[in-house]
Amino acid sequence: MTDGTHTTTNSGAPVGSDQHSQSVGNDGSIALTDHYLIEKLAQFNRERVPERVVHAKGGGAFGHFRVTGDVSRYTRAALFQPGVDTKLVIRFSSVAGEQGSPDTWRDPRGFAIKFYTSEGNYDLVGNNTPVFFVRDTMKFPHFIRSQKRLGGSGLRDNHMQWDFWSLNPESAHQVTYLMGDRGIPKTFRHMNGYGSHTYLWVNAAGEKHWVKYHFHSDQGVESLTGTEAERIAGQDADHHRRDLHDAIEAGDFPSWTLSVQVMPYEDAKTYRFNPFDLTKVWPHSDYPLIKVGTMTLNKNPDNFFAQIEQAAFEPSALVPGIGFSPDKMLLGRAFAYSDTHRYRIGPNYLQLPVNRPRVELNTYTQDGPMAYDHNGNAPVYAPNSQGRGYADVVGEVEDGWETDGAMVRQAYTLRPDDDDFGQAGTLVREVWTDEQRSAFVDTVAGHLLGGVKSPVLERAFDYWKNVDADTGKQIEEMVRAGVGEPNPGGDADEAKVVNDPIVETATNAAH
Ligand code: HDE
Repeated sequence: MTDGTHTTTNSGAPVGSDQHSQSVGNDGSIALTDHYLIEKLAQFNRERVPERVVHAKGGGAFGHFRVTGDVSRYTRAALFQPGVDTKLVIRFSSVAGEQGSPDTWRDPRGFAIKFYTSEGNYDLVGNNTPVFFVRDTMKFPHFIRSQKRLGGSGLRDNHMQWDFWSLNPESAHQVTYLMGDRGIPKTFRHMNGYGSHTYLWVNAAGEKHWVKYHFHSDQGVESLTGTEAERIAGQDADHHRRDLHDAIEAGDFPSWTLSVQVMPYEDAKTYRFNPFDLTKVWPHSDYPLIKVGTMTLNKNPDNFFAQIEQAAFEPSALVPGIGFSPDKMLLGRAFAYSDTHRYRIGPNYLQLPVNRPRVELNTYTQDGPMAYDHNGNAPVYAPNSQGRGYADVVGEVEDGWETDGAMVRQAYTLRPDDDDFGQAGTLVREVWTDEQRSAFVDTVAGHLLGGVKSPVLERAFDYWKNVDADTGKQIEEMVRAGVGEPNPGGDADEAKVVNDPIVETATNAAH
């Protein structure tokens, strides 16, 4: 490194010019021996890593999480013990759009946190909705492709989206959410975050509980209507990224209150619906919120690529006292994320500063592309007789659960209240106001008018009638009459900002 007054090559030698390549005479051919020019062009060609296959567009920041409550009777995880303060990085994102896509397209938003805990990284990779579109990992790539682009034209296509949704009625709860008021957050700061899945917590005595995480925005929940979102998409595609950056830069640090719903381990066996089904919320009346602490974001990245683009979140990064649950989505995610990081960033992605655990490691992983960490001359195998520690626990897995049965390909066993449409219907009928319901009808009708054809259209009408007979009929009538604005991108409602911080609590309380 120099004093900054002149450029060096990547290997440190001073370079001749950033303006002129070497040439044979003023007007002659440029020279292959101009190493600096070649280095510059070659490095430039390699500046990008593949964008995330989903959640490509986003923004992020650093901050910390401070425990203000006491949930030590539910988990022994160090980061959730009273008074503990843990540094973290967070990345917010949209899902279907590519790197340059507008931040304000109607879409769920990612809410991915990496806690640098004293027991290693804990990654909670959630969304701004408490539910999801499908309940089996096997469906995920199909679902995502249906939301992205047609193979031939490379265009996004409402018909394809509704084809998938209407053939997969389990999507109803999430699609209702998406087409409702909360479909387009005003900013990243004005949305809630959810772990969405059910996780297992284990306390110091080995007792187990099932939990769901809720991060409630202390800024309040505010949303954009489709019309307003479209206007912003044209004016500033980076609206959400910019808002987060500017707020933190101005010292207006956003924060969220984390609460958990806790279900006694045994309850899950007999609860009236499958508590591991990701298309369902747990009613707050059955499992009320218990406050855990506050997350505050107070530092912008110094370098977006190094700290946000290369940030690698993975639900498999768990710490003692926290485990998975038998949710077929969560278990698929346990594989998918580290796999995508090895491809997208490289097998040693955890050695990068943003991903590196803030604890001393003793891993037998070694070498590979861009390897930097090493263990010197320590034994490279375990067990060994030279004193290098290794793991050797046998017996029941602390964060596991008991299960039984033949290997099958089957949906979850149905329980009395397991259905696809019930919770979506409650959201429409019991939680929303008349105004919210009618905006929802406009949004769905506009979406359907944007190129959805028979027989998918009729299936979509049935889908909505199954959610709620009345609103389903209204949607059908609007579309058949051609009322509303056809919109291949999604919306046809009036410009207004919705400010409704209590919808989520009400949603759940209503069940
Ligand atoms: Fe993801 N998801 N996902 N997802 N997801 C990715 O990982 C995947 C799911 C979520 O800011 C990918 O690093 C599968 C649910 C967020 O970097 C990929 C399944 C929830 C982010 C992947 C799901 C999420 C991702 C793409 C079905 C909310 C962005 C790039 C079982 C609870 C994280 C990457 C960031 C990213 C796979 C479903 C949230 C491909 C297989 C449900 C917030 O690995």
